[in-house]
Amino acid sequence: MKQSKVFIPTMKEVPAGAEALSHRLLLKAGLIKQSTSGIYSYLPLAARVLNNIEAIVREEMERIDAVEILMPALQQAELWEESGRWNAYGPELMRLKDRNGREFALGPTHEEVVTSIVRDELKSYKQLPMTLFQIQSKFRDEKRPRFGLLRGREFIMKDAYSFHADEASLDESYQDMYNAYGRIFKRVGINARPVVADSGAIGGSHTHEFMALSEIGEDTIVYSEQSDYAANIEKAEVVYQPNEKHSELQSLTKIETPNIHTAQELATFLEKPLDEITKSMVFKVDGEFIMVLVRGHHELNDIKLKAYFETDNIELATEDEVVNLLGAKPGSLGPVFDKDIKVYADNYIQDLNNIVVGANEDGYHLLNANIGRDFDVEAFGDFRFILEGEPLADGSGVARFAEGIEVGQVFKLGTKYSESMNATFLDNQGKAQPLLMGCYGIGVSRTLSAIVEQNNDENGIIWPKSVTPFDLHLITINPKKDDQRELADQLYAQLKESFDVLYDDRKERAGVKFNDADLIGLPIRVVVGKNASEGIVEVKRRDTGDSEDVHVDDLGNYVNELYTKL
Ligand code: 9G3
Repeated sequence: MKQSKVFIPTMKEVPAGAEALSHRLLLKAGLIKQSTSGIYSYLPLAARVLNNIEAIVREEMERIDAVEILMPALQQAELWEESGRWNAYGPELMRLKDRNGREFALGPTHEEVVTSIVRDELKSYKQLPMTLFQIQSKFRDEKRPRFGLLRGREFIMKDAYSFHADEASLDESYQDMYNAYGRIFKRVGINARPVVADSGAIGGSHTHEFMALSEIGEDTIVYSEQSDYAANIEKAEVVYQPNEKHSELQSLTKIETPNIHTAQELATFLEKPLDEITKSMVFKVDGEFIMVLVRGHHELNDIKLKAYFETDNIELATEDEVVNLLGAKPGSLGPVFDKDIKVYADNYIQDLNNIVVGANEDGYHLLNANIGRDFDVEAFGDFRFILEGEPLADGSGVARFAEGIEVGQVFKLGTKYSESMNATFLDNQGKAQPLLMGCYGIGVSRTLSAIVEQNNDENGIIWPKSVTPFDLHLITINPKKDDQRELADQLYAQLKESFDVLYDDRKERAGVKFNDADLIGLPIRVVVGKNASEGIVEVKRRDTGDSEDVHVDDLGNYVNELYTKL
């Protein structure tokens, strides 16, 4: 296509607040345009890349016998009431009413819809297993949309759902999908790593996330250098290795701690190491208040709390709730009280004697609180994030950290939806059984961002040829010169027979064109300049920057060969 006809609004300066590199590059290279917070238009170049990514996804889905469908984005509330998720989700679920006052959601995912289709239409074990997929826009009203396409409120997802008569069949489809995802991310040019993850509110038992390694990572990956252990930090288990307690028990003492609110402030004030301080937090678990203790240098992991209590309904108590309950604000809370509030403590609290805790009185703490003597612990457990360097659960070595962006996820769902929504099949004895399910997602628009996040240099994007919006960038340095324009026109006609060519025919300064070309990042650039009259053009690779002068008679072969090598 002629660049004068394509809409590529490149920018000199990106708006402040675009933190992620991919966000800045996508804006700068004119691929996306923000419509409103967390909502974007995909301009011509981005639309072409999305099409390329989607084509690769479709090929890999076909290879594993997954079949494409397209479900409605508007989903009636009744379906979500059946699964129990209409009330389980809060404002993240975008709700609306039709003219008759019937309630709907803009689909954030499609477990309910697909289960309702299959429940009505699939009858016999003979139709199983079956995997359906779609590529569609999803809607989630994120609290903090950011990083451009990485955390938007409307985004494109490839979601797939598989249905099975038995576990072995589910395991097989899960593995097929896992392998397909590995191939997809490799093909689109992303370095992604599968990691064990927490299955969370969605239920089910087993899940992997595919993480594109990236510095801005929304997620932290915990991995081993000695084994293939890799887990999301939300999930990575902390091994408890007890340490001897040395000091004699001392008597409980209340002290004034004016204007001390954090564990670090308290440690400094008391001249004690941070790991000898404890943090006490109050949570509301399914409506009931509990207190959780972790040590000062540890960070509480609410995902592990949710897994421990087997509920998604856990929230940190508000300041008002805490004041009502214990008579003090967060910052002065502790487990020494005469109240019917159960106390849970991270395993590593067991290593401490003479613990420093809040006194449940603003501005006061207690020294020398001891478990069993001054307060009871209902249960100890793994309630915190692992630290880098701590031993890994597989025994292979110590935890290493890397940052990543989640681009895909595979789940074994089991019968969560088929049971609540009554989706059964008749087994070979003619008996009705709940369907076993798996669900699988790829963030397609996120993948676009992740590709850019991993493929760039200081001058712009470097597209992998598998997804590039065009293969070649043909540029005339000065289209006002007849010899240059005529040769370029002729090469355009010739090259577009075998390649997708973006022909920069614009009457802009050479500097502007080269800057734009670097920014847009097509794999090969063909420049028609001052040697046009001798039939010589320059061919340059975007990735290495290597360039060579080539005679037009050899250009077809040269470019073909170079392109295959990329
Ligand atoms: C909601 C809202 C947000 C959500 C969900 C539901 C995440 C929700 C999990 C999934 C799991 C899988 C199919 C493809 C693979 C992933 N955020 N999840 O269920 F109502 Cl508001 O979407 N879905």
